[in-house]
Amino acid sequence: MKKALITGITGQDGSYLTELLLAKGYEVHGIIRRASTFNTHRIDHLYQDQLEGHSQMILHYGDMTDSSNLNRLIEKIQPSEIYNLAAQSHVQVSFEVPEYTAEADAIGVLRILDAIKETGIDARFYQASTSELYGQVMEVPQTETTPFYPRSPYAVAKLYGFWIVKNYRESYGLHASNGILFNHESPRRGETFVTRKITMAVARISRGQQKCLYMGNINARRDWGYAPDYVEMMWMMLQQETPDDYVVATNEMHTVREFIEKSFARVDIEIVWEGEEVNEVGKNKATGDIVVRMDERYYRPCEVEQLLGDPSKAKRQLGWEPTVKFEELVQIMTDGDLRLLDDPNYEVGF
Ligand code: NDP
Ligand code: GDR
Repeated sequence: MKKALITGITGQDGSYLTELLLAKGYEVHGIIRRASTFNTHRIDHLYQDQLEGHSQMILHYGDMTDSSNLNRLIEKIQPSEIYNLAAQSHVQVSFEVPEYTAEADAIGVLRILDAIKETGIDARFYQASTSELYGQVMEVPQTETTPFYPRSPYAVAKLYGFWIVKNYRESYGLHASNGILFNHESPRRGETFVTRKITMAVARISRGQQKCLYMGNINARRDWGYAPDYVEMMWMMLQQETPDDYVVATNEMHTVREFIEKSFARVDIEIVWEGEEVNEVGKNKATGDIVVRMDERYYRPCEVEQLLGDPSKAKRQLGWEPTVKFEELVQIMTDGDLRLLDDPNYEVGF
């Protein structure tokens, strides 16, 4: 039986990847952080399966900032594949906790690579790199050869992660790969990321439980894909003989504004925009109510205005293609949040 270790198993991607690997017959080990409240809601259904004897998921306490813990776990588990998904993953928050973000997202990667090297275990390594590396884009669309220009402490930390993976691959022959993943979303997306923030607000507004959605830069453009498609590519990257780096994206770019409009359209609300910049508002065309307002708190000190990825290499070398694009993604997420409000027993995305 193959053994995988996933850091960040409680996150959006960690939960989908765990499902994928369990379905493939892996024994899956995951690192979780101790918290004062439960933080395993995305994988609780898998834990339940285990109690009933159906699955092989084993959780361990740990943290990306604790080398001795990571060394001990890797030595004890002896995984054949390690997926490093753990990170302080919120770009705006990284401006407020830059040092911690560097500890977890940059040095954390080094800690794991070094543990693999020092223990000498035969483990393949996946690093959750990001389109945020491109930041102020130098070329459209972005490919594996587009130069990086990170625009946040998060992206700068991830830049270190990217290069230390490449360096350990070239220096010590480690089977280590970077997935340069563009934004990917799902009904399990964290509630402070823009897509989920929008779909939750739209669901609540349509049910009369919220009046207004407060937004930052709605003119930002992103290449949004579907998280279950993207975790499949993480696995594919570790099945190839030679490690490599890949862009994973849909090659479609849309504004945050379009995401808002499409999500409201799903509940039959047409938005009309009035005013400019921070004074702009979105009104419900039928009632005249203001349902979207700008709020300075959500603007970033430095913004990534646009990202568009070209996943040709992933298709050419590994046969990967996205199955869900923008329109369907907005539908899946909006419907997921409507269902969550209407059915208290509904478990997101299961
Ligand atoms: P989430 O924010 O949903 O999950 C992050 C995970 O990392 C959680 O399990 C979290 O634990 C864990 N974590 C955070 N800090 C630490 C730490 N110090 N030690 C141990 N675990 C920690 O992220 P996603 O699932 O969306 O993303 C997965 C990875 O992919 C991240 O590295 C992210 O930066 C990267 N990425 C994501 C993209 C996306 O669009 N989703 C695109 C490109 C890259 P807890 O639950 O306790 O908070
Ligand atoms: P991003 O995702 O920064 O691309 O990082 P996020 O959804 O946070 O922002 C996308 C864009 O929307 C704009 N925006 C807002 N964002 C949030 N969160 N809240 C708002 O109210 C709001 N209003 C406008 C942002 O300014 C931005 O331009 C995500 C994370 O998952 C990273 O970990 C990952 O590496 C990248 O995607 C690829």
